[in-house]
Amino acid sequence: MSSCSLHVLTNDDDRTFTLSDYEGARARWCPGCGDHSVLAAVEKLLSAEQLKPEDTVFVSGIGCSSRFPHYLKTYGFHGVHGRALPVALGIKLHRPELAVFVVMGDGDCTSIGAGHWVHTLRYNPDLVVLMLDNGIYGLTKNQTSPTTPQGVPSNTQPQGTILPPLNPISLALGVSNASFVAQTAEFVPAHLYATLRAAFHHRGLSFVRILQRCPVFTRGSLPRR
Ligand SMILES: Cc1ncc(C[n+]2csc(CCOP(=O)(O)OP(=O)(O)O)c2C)c(N)n1
Ligand code: SF4
Repeated sequence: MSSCSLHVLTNDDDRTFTLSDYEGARARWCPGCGDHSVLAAVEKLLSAEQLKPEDTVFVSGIGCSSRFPHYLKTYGFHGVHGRALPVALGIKLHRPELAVFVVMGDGDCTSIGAGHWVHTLRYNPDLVVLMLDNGIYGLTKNQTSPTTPQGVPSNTQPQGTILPPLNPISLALGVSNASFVAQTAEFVPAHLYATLRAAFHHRGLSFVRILQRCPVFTRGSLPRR
């Protein structure tokens, strides 16, 4: 039986789910990519909470991080750049008993999807929203995103990123009705897991910014903490 009373999710049959029950296709992120750590922590959470794979949905946009649903054996929706939140909201409104997780990159969430981000925070639906923040557009190979640190060169701003970065945490905290806003890092596994667990048990929208290494493009210049 799941210990979570917030989501209408109980393991009401005899099955026990192990980590392998949640593992999907072999992850094809680059070696050393922080997305691997997030996936491992999420699989651990799903198993610890004994979520039924058929009652669990991962929704993403487009980006390296948005490949997430492919790597899990739950339901998944690999959507359109910046549009994961409206898709997830639609699923949750229609099937409130499902556990709905959203995975977005920093470009996905804070640039093209910024309007959806702000207004979904305001409506505060019961979603777990993970923003994997590597401070760059990874999939499209190294363009400045709103969280790229000032001065860091990219393909779109080769002389160095011009503006100071947007702070996703202060922005989220400034939205009326935001109910759970947290920051963690994929390279601090215990803190990552504890944050994911707290986010899952929160009733309402849990927004979690996860600082994430992209060894291919950011060369150590993580987004500002
Ligand atoms: C409407 C639209 N605009 C632009 C793109 C191109 N595009 C795909 S992914 C991406 C950025 C990905 O960066 P981010 O969201 O930070 O995720 P990451 O790849 O770093 O995980 C862009 C610009 C697209 N697919 N669709
Ligand atoms: S380009 Fe960066 S973010 Fe994308 S898979 Fe490779 S290491 Fe990860």
